[in-house]
Amino acid sequence: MIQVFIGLGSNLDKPLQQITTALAEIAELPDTRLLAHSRLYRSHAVGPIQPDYINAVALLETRLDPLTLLDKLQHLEQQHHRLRKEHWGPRTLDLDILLVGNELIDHERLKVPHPYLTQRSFVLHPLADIVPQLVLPSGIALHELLKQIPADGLTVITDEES
Ligand code: ROI
Repeated sequence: MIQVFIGLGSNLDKPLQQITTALAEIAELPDTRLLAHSRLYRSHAVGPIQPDYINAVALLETRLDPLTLLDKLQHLEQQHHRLRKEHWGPRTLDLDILLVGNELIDHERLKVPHPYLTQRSFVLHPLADIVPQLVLPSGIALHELLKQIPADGLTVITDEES
Protein backbone atom coordinates (compact mmCIF):
# COMPACT_ATOMS: atom_id res chain seq x y z
CA MET A 1 0.00 0.00 0.00
CA ILE A 2 1.26 3.45 -0.80
CA GLN A 3 -0.17 6.88 -0.05
CA VAL A 4 -0.91 9.09 -3.05
CA PHE A 5 -2.06 12.70 -3.21
CA ILE A 6 -4.29 13.69 -6.14
CA GLY A 7 -5.04 17.25 -7.20
CA LEU A 8 -8.53 17.86 -8.56
CA GLY A 9 -9.54 20.84 -10.68
CA SER A 10 -12.54 21.88 -12.76
CA ASN A 11 -13.76 25.11 -14.30
CA LEU A 12 -16.40 23.99 -16.80
CA ASP A 13 -19.86 22.48 -16.64
CA LYS A 14 -20.80 22.79 -12.94
CA PRO A 15 -17.29 22.57 -11.49
CA LEU A 16 -18.44 22.01 -7.91
CA GLN A 17 -20.46 18.98 -8.98
CA GLN A 18 -17.55 17.70 -11.11
CA ILE A 19 -15.25 17.71 -8.09
CA THR A 20 -17.76 16.20 -5.66
CA THR A 21 -18.55 13.40 -8.11
CA ALA A 22 -14.88 12.82 -8.88
CA LEU A 23 -14.10 12.38 -5.17
CA ALA A 24 -16.81 9.73 -4.91
CA GLU A 25 -15.47 7.98 -8.02
CA ILE A 26 -11.90 8.01 -6.74
CA ALA A 27 -13.16 6.40 -3.53
CA GLU A 28 -14.53 3.54 -5.67
CA LEU A 29 -11.28 2.76 -7.52
CA PRO A 30 -10.17 -0.87 -7.11
CA ASP A 31 -7.57 -1.67 -4.43
CA THR A 32 -7.82 1.91 -3.24
CA ARG A 33 -9.13 3.72 -0.20
CA LEU A 34 -9.88 7.43 0.00
CA LEU A 35 -8.31 8.44 3.34
CA ALA A 36 -9.09 12.16 3.31
CA HIS A 37 -9.80 15.14 1.15
CA SER A 38 -9.23 18.84 1.58
CA ARG A 39 -11.91 21.47 1.71
CA LEU A 40 -13.08 22.64 -1.71
CA TYR A 41 -11.65 25.95 -2.92
CA ARG A 42 -12.60 28.46 -5.55
CA SER A 43 -9.45 29.77 -7.22
CA HIS A 44 -8.58 32.31 -9.86
CA ALA A 45 -7.23 30.59 -12.97
CA VAL A 46 -3.50 30.43 -13.45
CA GLY A 47 -2.69 30.83 -17.15
CA PRO A 48 -4.90 32.23 -19.89
CA ILE A 49 -8.04 34.16 -18.91
CA GLN A 50 -10.83 31.66 -18.16
CA PRO A 51 -13.46 30.99 -15.48
CA ASP A 52 -12.46 30.43 -11.84
CA TYR A 53 -11.64 26.85 -10.85
CA ILE A 54 -12.85 24.61 -8.08
CA ASN A 55 -9.82 22.83 -6.62
CA ALA A 56 -9.28 20.17 -3.98
CA VAL A 57 -6.71 17.57 -2.98
CA ALA A 58 -7.42 13.94 -2.08
CA LEU A 59 -5.28 11.48 -0.14
CA LEU A 60 -5.54 7.83 -1.18
CA GLU A 61 -4.03 4.61 -0.06
CA THR A 62 -3.65 2.22 -2.98
CA ARG A 63 -2.14 -1.04 -4.17
CA LEU A 64 -2.26 0.17 -7.78
CA ASP A 65 1.09 1.01 -9.30
CA PRO A 66 1.41 4.67 -10.35
CA LEU A 67 0.91 4.13 -14.11
CA THR A 68 -2.16 1.96 -13.54
CA LEU A 69 -3.53 4.63 -11.22
CA LEU A 70 -2.80 7.23 -13.92
CA ASP A 71 -4.76 5.12 -16.45
CA LYS A 72 -7.72 4.91 -14.06
CA LEU A 73 -7.66 8.66 -13.38
CA GLN A 74 -7.48 9.45 -17.08
CA HIS A 75 -10.42 7.13 -17.63
CA LEU A 76 -12.38 9.10 -15.00
CA GLU A 77 -11.44 12.33 -16.76
CA GLN A 78 -12.82 10.88 -20.00
CA GLN A 79 -16.04 9.89 -18.26
CA HIS A 80 -16.43 13.53 -17.28
CA HIS A 81 -16.21 14.31 -20.99
CA ARG A 82 -13.03 16.17 -20.35
CA LEU A 83 -12.89 19.10 -22.72
CA ARG A 84 -9.44 20.49 -23.24
CA LYS A 85 -9.10 22.33 -26.49
CA GLU A 86 -6.00 24.30 -25.64
CA HIS A 87 -2.95 23.84 -23.48
CA TRP A 88 -3.60 25.49 -20.11
CA GLY A 89 -7.18 26.11 -21.24
CA PRO A 90 -10.40 25.43 -19.30
CA ARG A 91 -11.34 21.85 -18.47
CA THR A 92 -14.24 19.85 -17.03
CA LEU A 93 -12.01 17.67 -14.87
CA ASP A 94 -8.31 17.49 -14.25
CA LEU A 95 -6.90 14.79 -11.96
CA ASP A 96 -3.17 15.12 -11.29
CA ILE A 97 -1.01 12.70 -9.34
CA LEU A 98 0.92 15.04 -7.03
CA LEU A 99 2.89 12.72 -4.75
CA VAL A 100 3.37 8.95 -4.48
CA GLY A 101 4.78 8.25 -1.03
CA ASN A 102 8.32 9.58 -1.15
CA GLU A 103 8.90 8.31 -4.68
CA LEU A 104 10.50 10.21 -7.52
CA ILE A 105 9.08 9.17 -10.90
CA ASP A 106 10.43 10.40 -14.20
CA HIS A 107 8.39 8.57 -16.82
CA GLU A 108 7.28 10.03 -20.16
CA ARG A 109 3.66 9.84 -18.97
CA LEU A 110 4.16 10.74 -15.35
CA LYS A 111 6.44 13.04 -13.36
CA VAL A 112 6.23 12.81 -9.56
CA PRO A 113 6.30 15.03 -7.58
CA HIS A 114 4.08 16.97 -9.96
CA PRO A 115 6.39 19.52 -11.66
CA TYR A 116 4.29 22.57 -10.65
CA LEU A 117 3.41 21.35 -7.15
CA THR A 118 5.62 23.82 -5.30
CA GLN A 119 4.36 26.86 -7.22
CA ARG A 120 0.60 26.46 -7.06
CA SER A 121 -1.37 27.91 -4.19
CA PHE A 122 -4.47 25.98 -5.33
CA VAL A 123 -2.56 22.75 -4.60
CA LEU A 124 -0.42 23.70 -1.60
CA HIS A 125 -3.18 25.19 0.55
CA PRO A 126 -5.57 22.24 0.07
CA LEU A 127 -2.65 19.87 0.81
CA ALA A 128 -2.14 21.68 4.10
CA ASP A 129 -5.77 20.97 5.05
CA ILE A 130 -4.92 17.26 5.07
CA VAL A 131 -1.27 17.14 6.23
CA PRO A 132 0.02 20.50 7.48
CA GLN A 133 3.21 18.75 8.63
CA LEU A 134 3.94 17.27 5.15
CA VAL A 135 7.57 17.19 4.02
CA LEU A 136 8.15 16.78 0.27
CA PRO A 137 10.60 14.16 -1.08
CA SER A 138 13.05 17.03 -1.66
CA GLY A 139 13.11 17.62 2.11
CA ILE A 140 11.23 20.94 1.86
CA ALA A 141 8.46 21.33 4.42
CA LEU A 142 5.03 22.32 3.14
CA HIS A 143 4.77 25.07 5.77
CA GLU A 144 7.99 26.63 4.40
CA LEU A 145 6.51 26.72 0.88
CA LEU A 146 3.29 28.20 2.17
CA LYS A 147 5.16 31.19 3.60
CA GLN A 148 6.19 32.05 0.03
CA ILE A 149 2.93 31.16 -1.71
CA PRO A 150 0.06 33.24 -0.34
CA ALA A 151 -3.55 32.13 -0.68
CA ASP A 152 -4.26 34.97 -3.12
CA GLY A 153 -7.40 34.38 -5.14
CA LEU A 154 -8.29 31.27 -3.11
CA THR A 155 -11.52 31.02 -1.12
CA VAL A 156 -12.92 28.08 0.77
CA ILE A 157 -16.32 26.92 -0.49
CA THR A 158 -18.84 27.09 2.31
CA ASP A 159 -21.65 24.61 2.93
CA GLU A 160 -24.26 27.09 1.68
CA GLU A 161 -22.58 27.19 -1.71
CA SER A 162 -22.14 23.44 -2.13
N1 ROI B 1 -5.74 27.39 -12.36
C1 ROI B 1 -6.37 27.08 -11.22
N2 ROI B 1 -6.68 28.06 -10.37
N3 ROI B 1 -6.70 25.80 -10.89
C2 ROI B 1 -6.38 24.77 -11.71
O1 ROI B 1 -6.69 23.60 -11.39
C3 ROI B 1 -5.69 25.05 -12.91
N4 ROI B 1 -5.32 24.06 -13.78
C4 ROI B 1 -4.64 24.33 -14.88
C5 ROI B 1 -4.26 25.72 -15.29
C6 ROI B 1 -4.82 26.02 -16.67
C7 ROI B 1 -2.74 25.80 -15.33
N5 ROI B 1 -4.73 26.72 -14.35
C8 ROI B 1 -5.38 26.40 -13.21
O2 ROI B 1 -4.28 23.32 -15.66
